[in-house]
Amino acid sequence: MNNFFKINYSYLLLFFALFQICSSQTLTVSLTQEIPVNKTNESIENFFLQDYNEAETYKVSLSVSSSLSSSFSIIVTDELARDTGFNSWTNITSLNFTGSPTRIQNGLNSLVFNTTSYINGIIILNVVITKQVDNTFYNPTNGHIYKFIPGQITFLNARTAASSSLYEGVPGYLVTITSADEQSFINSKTDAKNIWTGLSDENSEGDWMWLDGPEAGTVIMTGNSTPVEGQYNNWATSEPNDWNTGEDYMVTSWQGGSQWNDFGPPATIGTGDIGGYLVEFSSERPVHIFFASVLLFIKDCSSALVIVTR
Ligand SMILES: [Ca+2]
Ligand SMILES: [Ca+2]
Repeated sequence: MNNFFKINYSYLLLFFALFQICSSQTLTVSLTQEIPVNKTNESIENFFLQDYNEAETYKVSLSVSSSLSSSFSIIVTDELARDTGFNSWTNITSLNFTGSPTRIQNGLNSLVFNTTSYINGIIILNVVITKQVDNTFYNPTNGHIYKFIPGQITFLNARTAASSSLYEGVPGYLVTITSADEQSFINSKTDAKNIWTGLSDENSEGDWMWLDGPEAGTVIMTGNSTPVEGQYNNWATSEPNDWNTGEDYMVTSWQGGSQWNDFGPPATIGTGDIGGYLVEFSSERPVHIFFASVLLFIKDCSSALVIVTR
């Protein structure tokens, strides 16, 4: 723990870091606020959005990364819209919503926090603002952007299109679903069924491997039956079954459910049953454009919360 935190040991510290990526837009909060610990609905005010285009729609992602039982609410929601899959404005730990800069600023300034009595802990409130692009979704858990493209398409065409997609200059790839969290996020974004992903056993029957993206070459199942230890698998009952003359490509949301099936060639072309494909964007640098982290640092004897900007 560095000296900065030691000096302020009797406080909850809300530490604000600001990053600007490829733009002049900024998001700031006020220098200092004091809020008691173990309180409900304590406000965090004076968020200020500067140099955003009022004619554009932006997406805000708020998420609390902590094992502590802290949550927040947005009170002023005029002309703001929650993203698909986010069902409440209150007592939540993550939220994506869209609106104009002015409406977003009003919403952020109505943010209230439920603090915790937990001592010697850290809470991070991540604030991410991106331009709103239709059918794109920001996943606050891993910082990746997803784009769903509906329609009937072959696997090969979907893979080619995904690999040539760009978001803010970052190349895309057919989605890799590597955790239950990521699967849950994807499932909440679309009602479409049978969505192409980047998992295939075209190179070696029964050995399922992510084709593209950061996990390219990673085998997650062998012999159509044995999950590789530590790798996420989410097959529907009796799948993969390499049906008929063979199925070498995985679809998620099989028949509108939440799980996977091996599908498509060589047994069928499959397009008539396909609901679309999902592109994922990630990089070492965040693919979003403006973000800030608010770090809530808790020590015992706490009596106040301080926001520090720099
Ligand atoms: Ca992924
Ligand atoms: Ca199958």
